Amino acid sequence: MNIIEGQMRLNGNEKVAIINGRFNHIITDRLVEGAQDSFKRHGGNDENLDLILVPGAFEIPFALQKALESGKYDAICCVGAVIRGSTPHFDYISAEATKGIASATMNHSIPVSNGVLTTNTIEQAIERAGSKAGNKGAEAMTTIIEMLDLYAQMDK
Ligand code: INI
Repeated sequence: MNIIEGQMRLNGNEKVAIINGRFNHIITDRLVEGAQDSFKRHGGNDENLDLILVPGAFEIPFALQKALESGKYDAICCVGAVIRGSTPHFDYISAEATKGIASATMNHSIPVSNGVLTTNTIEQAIERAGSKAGNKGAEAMTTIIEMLDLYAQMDK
């Protein structure tokens, strides 16, 4: 059986964007740091890494669509933090961000990852932004790194 599986390796030429929703920036700045760190540790060239900032998670799919259409990137990593409050706003924003990222991605053939936190509490968000539960921004970057290598193998 031929197993086709992506490896965690970059050659330094990949042009990658991080799209970050600034809302809850205390959290999302940490996700960006994690994503950038993962990119560099896996062989990425920092000069080929763009950071695109949008107001909040709701705007991520729109910037993603634009970035995909630009054809400038080999892969895109989305990060943000939607934290539940006392109104249903959380449900709308988190659902739109998740659906929007998936549907924008479907029409293009480059790797895109969803590192948007959707948590019930600020504590859960802190845990996932570089403390007890790791860094979901780093994980989201690692995902596109693996998918980039997988796509390269599948194109051969
Ligand atoms: N945006 C977030 O990224 N996280 C949140 O927790 C959040 N809450 O809770 O309101 C949030 N709201 C802003 C939203 O993403 C849009 O920027 C805003 O609705 C304007 O379109």
